Amino acid sequence: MEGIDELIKAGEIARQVKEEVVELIKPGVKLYDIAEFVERRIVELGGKPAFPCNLSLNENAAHYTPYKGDETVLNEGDYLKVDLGVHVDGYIADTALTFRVGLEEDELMEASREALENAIATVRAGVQIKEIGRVIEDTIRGKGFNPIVNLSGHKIERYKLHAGISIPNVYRAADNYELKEGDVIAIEPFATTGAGQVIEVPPTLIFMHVKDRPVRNAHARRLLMHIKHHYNGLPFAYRWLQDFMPEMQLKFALAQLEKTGAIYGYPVLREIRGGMVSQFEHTVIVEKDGAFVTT
Ligand SMILES: [Co+2]
Repeated sequence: MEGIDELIKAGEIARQVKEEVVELIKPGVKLYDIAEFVERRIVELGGKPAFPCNLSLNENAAHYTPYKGDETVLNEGDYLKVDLGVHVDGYIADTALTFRVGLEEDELMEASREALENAIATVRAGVQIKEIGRVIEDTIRGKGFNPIVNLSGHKIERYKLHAGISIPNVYRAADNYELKEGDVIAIEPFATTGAGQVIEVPPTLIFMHVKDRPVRNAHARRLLMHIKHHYNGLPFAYRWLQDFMPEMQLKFALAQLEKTGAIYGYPVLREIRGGMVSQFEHTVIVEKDGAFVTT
């Protein structure tokens, strides 16, 4: 299979970084320091970040990543989702886990962890993705929580974090895509004490280049060239650009690029009722009779 060595290497790096990050998860530690640690270790181990390290707390399900100057710290009892991505030559490993700062794993976390395990156990060539959604939904509801219906896993291709197909967290009859041998998919069940839906809220700290658009403003044009050259269609952080341009110019340039449709911004995703959110995620390669977990 093309890219198999790179997929395995990316997965090994992701696993190693997940092991190491545990040491940092305690009250008083800055999210900024955790994100920088994760991304630095990915590079030191021979990979590149496939997307900014997402560090989303409590009712925030996804898409928070700290900025330079961010003073947010961990507090005891916080649910911290660490979602990290590694790529080796464009071949991606995407994985996430939840910590409860200073405390043991609880039932909310167990719900998403078990949903992921059960989902992986159903993967093999020929299975329709609604069966994965069914297993995730049943596991999470069976434990008394709600799955987040508008968040999903995703098929992955080289330099494409989201390659068209979503891997659902609930059963829907229309989700009849049939898994094929060699498909790379990320499965990521989210369990919540809330209603089971996320909404977009500010700030937007993660962006992605989506298409080429004529850009009049010189700062925006310079920023776009930099983005295309360095991130190759993968998501990037506001934090990664804070040394590239002064803040005012950067904010203006990003807004211009977003307005023309050259880049897309991903605001923080918050549970609609403010419920606590837990997430676990693995990347797997679909095999004839099962799944190979890379992360
Ligand atoms: Co993912």
